[in-house]
Amino acid sequence: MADLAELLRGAVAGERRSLARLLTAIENDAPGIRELLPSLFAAGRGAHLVGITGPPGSGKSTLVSALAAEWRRRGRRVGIVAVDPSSPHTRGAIMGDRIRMMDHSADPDVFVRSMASRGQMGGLAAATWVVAAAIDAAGYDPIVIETVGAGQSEVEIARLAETTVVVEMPEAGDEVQAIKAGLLEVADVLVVNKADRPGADRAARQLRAMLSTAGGRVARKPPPVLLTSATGGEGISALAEAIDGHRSVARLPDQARARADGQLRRALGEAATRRAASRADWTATVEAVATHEIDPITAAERLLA
Ligand SMILES: Nc1nc2c(ncn2[C@@H]2O[C@H](COP(=O)(O)OP(=O)(O)O)[C@@H](O)[C@H]2O)c(=O)[nH]1
Ligand SMILES: [Mg+2]
Repeated sequence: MADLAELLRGAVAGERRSLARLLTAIENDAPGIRELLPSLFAAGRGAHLVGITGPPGSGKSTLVSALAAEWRRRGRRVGIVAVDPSSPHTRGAIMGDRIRMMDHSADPDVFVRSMASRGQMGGLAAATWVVAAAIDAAGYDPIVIETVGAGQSEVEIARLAETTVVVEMPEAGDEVQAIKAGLLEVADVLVVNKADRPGADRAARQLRAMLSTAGGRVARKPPPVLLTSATGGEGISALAEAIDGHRSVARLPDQARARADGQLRRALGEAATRRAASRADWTATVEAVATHEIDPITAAERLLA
């Protein structure tokens, strides 16, 4: 393994191979990577972090590819991270993404990375953020993170993005409705993709109705609902506008603070757990909790004392 600081220098200088190797080191939590974090974040250029989530098959990868083409036309260098935590072994979804991203494989100004493994860095969400930081240091902006909007960590990734795009499609079944309710809360921009199919307008109306009822609970302006056809190219330019336009909103102090608060709480939990689990009395404490000698909350306080 090459010197990590050397890889970072190479990545910042625009060497894709250095960036790719640095990302592998991050995913593997390679020795020395934690020590590199301050200089990695210091090398950041402030790229717009865009989360794209939604049910499988809604067209997220196709949409990301179409958006990348749109941003390239606008002279942007685009970073893409495709997260597939559900299938570390069967990489079907990721292979599909790779094929769709082939459109950009000859373009040095589009950088695509797939993450299939659960990163060590304190979980997938943490690893994803460090990966995004490295791609930012390499000068890509925006950086799009695609996740399947089903599990906790995916929603968490979406929550920590500056701008979160939730992708739906027409004719979604009941189980998708449940996912939808949770996802609506994190959406800054909503997309009904596959607008070339029947029922798209109806789906958009339904979403707008759901958003206006949710509005009572969440004191904020409801996000826009846009119609796109990722395969046909309709609505892509308007979507890029909406995402770009949200950047300044996402950087209002309150919003930035709310994201930082979430990131810090999570990092704190990971750091405390790591520290406690490395203590000599960890195993004995686990045993004591297992046999009900001590409650877990008191045990945790003692481990941190
Ligand atoms: N008709 C139609 N099909 C689409 C559209 N966007 C994506 N698809 C298709 O939907 C399927 C799933 O797309 P994919 O991007 O892999 O979805 P993901 O799982 O959300 O990433 C593929 O067969 C795409 O070609 C669209 O706008 N219209
Ligand atoms: Mg996909």
